[in-house]
Amino acid sequence: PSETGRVLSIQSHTVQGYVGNKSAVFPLQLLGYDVDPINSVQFSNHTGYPTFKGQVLNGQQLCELIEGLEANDLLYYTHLLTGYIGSVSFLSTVLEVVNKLRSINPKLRYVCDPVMGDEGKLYVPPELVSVYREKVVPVASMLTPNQFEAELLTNSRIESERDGREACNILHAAGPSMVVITSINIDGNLLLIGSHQKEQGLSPKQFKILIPKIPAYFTGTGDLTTALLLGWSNKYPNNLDKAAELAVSSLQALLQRTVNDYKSAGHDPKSSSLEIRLIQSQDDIRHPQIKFRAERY
Ligand code: ATP
Ligand code: PLP
Ligand code: PXL
Repeated sequence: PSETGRVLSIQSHTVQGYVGNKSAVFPLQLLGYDVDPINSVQFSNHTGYPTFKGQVLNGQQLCELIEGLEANDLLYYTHLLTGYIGSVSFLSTVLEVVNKLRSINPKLRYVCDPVMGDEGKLYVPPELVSVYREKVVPVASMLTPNQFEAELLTNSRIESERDGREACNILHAAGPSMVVITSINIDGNLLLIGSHQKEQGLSPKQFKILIPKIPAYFTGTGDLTTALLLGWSNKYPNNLDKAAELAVSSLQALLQRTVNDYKSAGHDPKSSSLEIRLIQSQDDIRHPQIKFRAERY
């Protein structure tokens, strides 16, 4: 594997539990990256709990942090990583950050998880959808939507593998050379579809990984998935399928551990959203055993 990099990660912080930066920073550090987190919110816990309290960073405050870094010549990054973003003004500022970082490092890769919703439900303001579609997708290097998000971004329905691959093609034409649809629900199982288009105009290399669905609901797994895909795809830049095998294998080992721990403690893993066992899974992150194989199309 080749060198690592410096990642600016703009995501949520939760005091307790693992979503956003709490779910992305530690694994990237374990894979050898320098990670500089900007916390887009600081909440007591994730929003799936009965209640939460905390603060939200606005676009102006994000600008100030970037200005401080710039004033000290500290804005050289190899990667920008973003996840859940709650407002148009914050997302617009992120777009300015992309431009700024690329003016300093033209090779900066922007890894974007276009978090908008899941299973047909939006959990961001609807105005964000067109901003992602028209402004963010064109500047992203790697995009990691789920099924619903890929549908929103391509104005299409995804009901089959074929539809998933076609959505990747549409997204490539709009910008990103790497697209990973992190989960498509098909026959009670999950399918990850990956697509790497080396140059505009060339047909992309596509693959799938079949993931048996664990009967439990997790939070923070999407954020962890994108972080692992950034980490491994940078080490294997011409091998997105291998990067995805490593990412999925780490993640599934972690999810199994999470379910087992909850069961040993006498909890029913189906009764509520589970906090992932991130720290306990550090060996699975550093040295994943590949148990989930990519199938090339
Ligand atoms: P985002 O909303 O952040 O774009 P997402 O909705 O795809 O992403 P998740 O649904 O959390 O995020 O899925 C991310 C990955 O987590 C999937 O690729 C899958 O490997 C794994 N995963 C999540 N839930 C399960 C589950 N119940 N069983 C097995 N794997 C799961
Ligand atoms: N539920 C809510 C309210 C969210 O805001 C988010 C992501 O931002 C999620 C669920 C999804 O979390 P995940 O990263 O596990 O897909
Ligand atoms: O995992 C996505 C996420 C990000 N940020 C906050 C959240 C969640 C999921 O619940 O609550 C604040």
